[in-house]
Amino acid sequence: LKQKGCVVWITGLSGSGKSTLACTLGRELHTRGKLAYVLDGDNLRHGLNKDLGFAAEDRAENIRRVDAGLVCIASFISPYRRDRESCRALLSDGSFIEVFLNMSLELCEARDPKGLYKLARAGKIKGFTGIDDPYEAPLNCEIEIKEVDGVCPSPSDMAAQVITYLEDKGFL
Ligand code: GGZ
Repeated sequence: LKQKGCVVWITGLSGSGKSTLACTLGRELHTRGKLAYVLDGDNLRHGLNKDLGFAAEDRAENIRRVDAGLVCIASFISPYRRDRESCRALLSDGSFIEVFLNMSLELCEARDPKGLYKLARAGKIKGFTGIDDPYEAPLNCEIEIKEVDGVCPSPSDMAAQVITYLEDKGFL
């Protein structure tokens, strides 16, 4: 039976664990012999989209250029609801799976893996999501992953939640 294609769209603040989840999920799917391809904002911005900045138009263009593969894991802050909805609209019903990493700004900022929040607080990066640029939380995402008592679930726990959903919906 041919695999049904889908897009797993991971959205959340910088430092919420999007890239780690994308990578863990990609590996898990490969282990199961499923085709998966990871598109990640941080990687794409060094290549294909290196001409783009973080102004609203540039962020919109960044998301527009991301095309849907067979099973595509997309990991972008994608802070604007409108841009995520236009990607959803490109796909057939049920095959756009929005995964919201609902980690608090406090937690993401405490992690600050690249020191970007610190720079943003110091005014050295302008328009940083969560600091001086908005993050519009999804209103009806397919999967929401939350911190528990201020702690982020492990990457494998997060990936397991997504895998279970994909199995239930017949994508695996
Ligand atoms: C947000 C920024 C910014 C600003 C640079 N705002 O967490 P990271 O560091 O490693 O990955 C983030 C990446 C954002 O790329 P995306 O393609 O995911 O963004 S969007 O969907 O909004 O187009 C972050 C870093 O680049 N970064 N400046 N101003 N994040």
